[in-house]
Amino acid sequence: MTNIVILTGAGISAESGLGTFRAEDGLWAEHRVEDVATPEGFVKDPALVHRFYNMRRSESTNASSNAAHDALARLEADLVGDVTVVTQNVDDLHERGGSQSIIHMHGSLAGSLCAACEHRWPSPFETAPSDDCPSCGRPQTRPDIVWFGEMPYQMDRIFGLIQEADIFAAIGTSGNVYPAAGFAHEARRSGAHTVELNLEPSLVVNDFVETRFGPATETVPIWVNELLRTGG
Ligand code: BV8
Repeated sequence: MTNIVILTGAGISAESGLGTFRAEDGLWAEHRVEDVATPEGFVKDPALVHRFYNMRRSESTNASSNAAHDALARLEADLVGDVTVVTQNVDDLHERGGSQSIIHMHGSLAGSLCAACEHRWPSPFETAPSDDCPSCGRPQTRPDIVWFGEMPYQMDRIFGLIQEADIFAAIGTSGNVYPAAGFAHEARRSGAHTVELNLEPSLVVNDFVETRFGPATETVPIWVNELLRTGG
């Protein structure tokens, strides 16, 4: 019985055509983080923030899962043990790849949240500042996304899983953003085998005992096949 926790970032969705954040042509190259991914930015210009996430939702809807997402779903289905994907991504490509046990620690484009009463509901394809909350009726709709300075979701559950993990993997994440960037250190301290799968070394590559470099659609299926062959 092998417990595996897999942290994913924008890099696992890159080959599905979704932009990463910190590449030259990435999302942060076109939009200042402060303007579109902070509570202050939302208060200042909610229409801009809604437009930013409407664009992300449209791109995500038009994208497909890739061989990396699909391989993780196969691992969860076929491995004797528990496989949990903790994703920083707000797209639904892990769901579309077939994974079931997924934690969206930074929220999801699929959800809307009321900034006034904290009611949550499935997000329409397009949202606007004038959208009324279905519960309290106030026009305080925001994307159910965790912005900088906000607490990521399900942190207690994530730390519990990390403490029990036999293997902790990080796929396609640069190690820029905390607390996610600190997970590998925590996993290693708890005795897990840590492996980084990325195009290039992340900022926290030294927290991993194993590294596999290359595009996720190549490295992840190979890694998964080995795990299924050896039982993890
Ligand atoms: C919080 C949602 C506390 C929106 C995002 C400790 C130290 C320093 C700073 C902090 C700290 N603790 C908190 C902070 C502040 C801050 C932070 O970390 N700042 C950084 C920038 C210094 N953290 C926070 O604010 C977090 N909140 O800690 O709250 C708190 C306590 C009490 C009470 C209240 C609060 C919240 C962070 C969440 C922010 N939201 N996104 C959206 O998606 O629009 S973050 C955003 O960047 C993404 O969600 C993603 O999670 C994150 C990291 O990006 P990556 O996924 O890694 O993507 P990136 O482009 O950087 O890298 C891509 C990687 O893929 C690269 O390595 C590349 O090589 C690789 N790649 C590319 N192509 C491929 C590939 N790999 C494989 N195959 C390929 N084909």
